Amino acid sequence: EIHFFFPRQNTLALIKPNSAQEHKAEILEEIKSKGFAIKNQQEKYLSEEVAEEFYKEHKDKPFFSQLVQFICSGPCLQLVLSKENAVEDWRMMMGPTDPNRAKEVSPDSLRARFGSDILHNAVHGSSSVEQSDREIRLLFGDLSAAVTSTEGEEDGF
Ligand code: RTP
Ligand code: MG
Repeated sequence: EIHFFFPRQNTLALIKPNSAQEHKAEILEEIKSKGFAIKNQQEKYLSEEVAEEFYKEHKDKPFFSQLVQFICSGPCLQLVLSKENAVEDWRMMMGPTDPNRAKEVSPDSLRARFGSDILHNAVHGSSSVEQSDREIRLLFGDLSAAVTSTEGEEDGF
């Protein structure tokens, strides 16, 4: 018998503005039922300055200004999620970037269910542990303070 061990990780999740906000309670329940601990959460508008920094890897893309405008258009629920393999597992729960593709390949995913198009795609998840640390620092100010809560964790050590 072979066991695979994954390190416990944090990842930064966003419930993006508008339609996804109506399904917050359901999404939070689903997050917990999949074994994520919610280490921190805050509901806030992102300033344009923070949004531009958050998405800086896309600053030369044609959709950048629309992306910043959308993410700033209403309050965002910002979550620090923690579990084994959290970065990849949360991205699996989200599904592919484009909700239309998500509906084909991953109909149970959050983007398939709650996204409407590639811009309005309901949720965000960090792409790596390094990105997660950067995004948590940007949105919560202090990385270690943001990730030390143990709410919902039974196997913390
Ligand atoms: P996210 O960063 O929001 O979790 O999404 P992602 O990793 O799946 O996608 P990424 O390539 O990082 O793109 C960031 C956001 O930009 C918008 N986008 N629009 N019009 C387009 O072709 C296009 N491509 C990406 C999406 O809203 C995506 O979430
Ligand atoms: Mg991304």
